[in-house]
Amino acid sequence: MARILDSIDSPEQLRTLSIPQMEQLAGEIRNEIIEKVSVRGGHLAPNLGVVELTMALHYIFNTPDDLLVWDIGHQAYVHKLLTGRRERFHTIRQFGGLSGYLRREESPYDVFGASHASTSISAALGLAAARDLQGKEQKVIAVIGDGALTGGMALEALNNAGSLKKNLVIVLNDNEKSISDNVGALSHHLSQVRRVQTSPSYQRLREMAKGSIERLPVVGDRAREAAGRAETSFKQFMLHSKSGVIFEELGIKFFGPFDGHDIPLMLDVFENVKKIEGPVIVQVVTKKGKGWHVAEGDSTKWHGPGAYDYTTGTIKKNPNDPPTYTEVFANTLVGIAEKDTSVVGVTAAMEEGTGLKKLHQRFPERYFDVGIAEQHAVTFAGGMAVSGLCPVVAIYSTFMQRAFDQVVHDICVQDLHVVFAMDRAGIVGEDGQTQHGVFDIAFMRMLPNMKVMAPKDEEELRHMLYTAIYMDGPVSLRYPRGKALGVPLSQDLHALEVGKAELLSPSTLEEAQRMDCAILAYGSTVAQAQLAAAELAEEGHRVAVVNARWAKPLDEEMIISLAQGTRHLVTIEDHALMGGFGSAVLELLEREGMRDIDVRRIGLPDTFVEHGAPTILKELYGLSSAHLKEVIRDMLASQQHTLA
Ligand SMILES: Cc1ncc(C[n+]2csc(CCOP(=O)(O)OP(=O)(O)O)c2C)c(N)n1
Repeated sequence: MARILDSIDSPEQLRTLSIPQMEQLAGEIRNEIIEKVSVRGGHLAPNLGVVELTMALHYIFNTPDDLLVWDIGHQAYVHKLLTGRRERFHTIRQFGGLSGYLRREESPYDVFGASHASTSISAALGLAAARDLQGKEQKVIAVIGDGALTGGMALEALNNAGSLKKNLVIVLNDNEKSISDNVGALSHHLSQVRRVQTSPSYQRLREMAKGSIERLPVVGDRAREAAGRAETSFKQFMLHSKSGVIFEELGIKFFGPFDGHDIPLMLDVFENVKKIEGPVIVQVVTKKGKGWHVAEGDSTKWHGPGAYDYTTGTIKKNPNDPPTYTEVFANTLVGIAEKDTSVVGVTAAMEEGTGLKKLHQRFPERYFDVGIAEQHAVTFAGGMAVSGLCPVVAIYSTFMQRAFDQVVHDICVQDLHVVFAMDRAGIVGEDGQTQHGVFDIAFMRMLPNMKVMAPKDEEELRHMLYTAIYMDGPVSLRYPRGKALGVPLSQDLHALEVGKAELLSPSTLEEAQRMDCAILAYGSTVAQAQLAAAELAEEGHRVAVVNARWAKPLDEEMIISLAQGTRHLVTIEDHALMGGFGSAVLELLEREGMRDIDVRRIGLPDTFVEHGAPTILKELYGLSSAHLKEVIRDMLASQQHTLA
């Protein structure tokens, strides 16, 4: 049978469908997503949960003239399928293919780019304010999850929306989940609102819901019909309790909860809601992973799986793979916390991703998930540091960006001992532009009191974590996404000397000074540097290799000695060139008046790195050992040229 999906190239075509056709389409969309995402992995459960919701929004609102703003955008695959990107959908998250999030340049339907949480209400409110100033007729709709609603920005935006009184529809996609279980008092509040539906005082509820429907300016036939249905379906209806729902107190009308998988109901709700003046929140209850039992059963595991077999529902994993950096970090942290009760862990809704779940399970009282609230996480850690605890804030490099002022103002100015364990540092791959962690060396390095380090492998990561926990002041430690190198792990931990690099080859500094050049490699690039040096040796080039370990304080003594001896330095880092480790080396040489040293820096250019497999991206941006060799050959050739 021909698929309806194959005839949908825009929401206009969707709007011609009947309810049974839309129901069939919902099933086809789910199958398409389950199958296509299985190839490279991606955000599965969030998308399966919003199929009917997305269809209803595009059906009722006149997109793209009406402006639909998604929060994070990890749940926008259905939106992509319905807005002219169906044929390219199989390329999602691949180099040159569709983005896994929202991008304005990808489609006029992607009104506002996203991937970091909690931005949708702010952006939508801005669009609504501009619309009114420009005298346009448009609906503006923000779709935000209950997880993203825990972010400070979302709350700041609600505060503003409640007073600006612009016409704005906020759809709260409430599936009770962030990546893991949602946390916090607001989440508790929402679950109270939901729970009333199933309370014993059903008669009271029925009355309230009836009143709630009547409150809507237009009651659709489908809603009225459904209102007369049996008790169970009636429970799916809107419950509106003016007092007690926090948003009403902020001046934002609140409707819900509604069953987000009931297409006729969704259509009626949005048809009604779009006529309401002022800001409105509609609580739509959905099930993450809906329609595929494996994903419904464990939506955390299926939030963003890697490649999987969709016929069996198993995630592909090679049992012989080395552990990930995250796993090594988490195990080491728990080991240290076993012996030291002052160590506590803080995460902003990323207990799975950062590995803090291990600490959560072992020491629940010393584990804090603060919600998607990186700014708060940092200052909260600051408070604990003042009281003598040692907080380890486990956070992705990209999300650390959110909390920059907190790091400056609350931590560094007061020289507080907080450890920032920054996972997913460097190129992260398929998640692309907004998720690469390529700015942290720069924004951490420039801050007074901050120390900045990165390990060459997972064994060094363990000692660096230990070092960070037992030193003073703020420390940032970055390590990459994914599989570690598989090196043996020692039993004991020891502190590394602060600001001391490791000369990997040759064995003494005197010998190293007599080499043709020295590579100063930072963090995960050390392995490429060693490979390049070994291969260049076969061509007769003598290249020293240094594992820099610290971007701040730099091992000034070693760098100056090598510069004086070899007069040729190459720096390499998985980070933006501007302000990174190589810049620190240049600054040192400039300060020392060593302007005649030939320095070549390898790192990322002044552009946002695209999405794609890390190997492709590293090749493209020159982070491969092949490119490193080319740079060194060129440098040494130009030296001979000068000498001749
Ligand atoms: C600032 C920020 N911190 C962390 C994340 C990582 N993250 C991606 S999706 C997600 C959960 C979002 O939950 P919710 O908004 O409820 O959407 P759902 O996945 O449940 O549909 C988190 C924490 C992020 N995208 N942005």
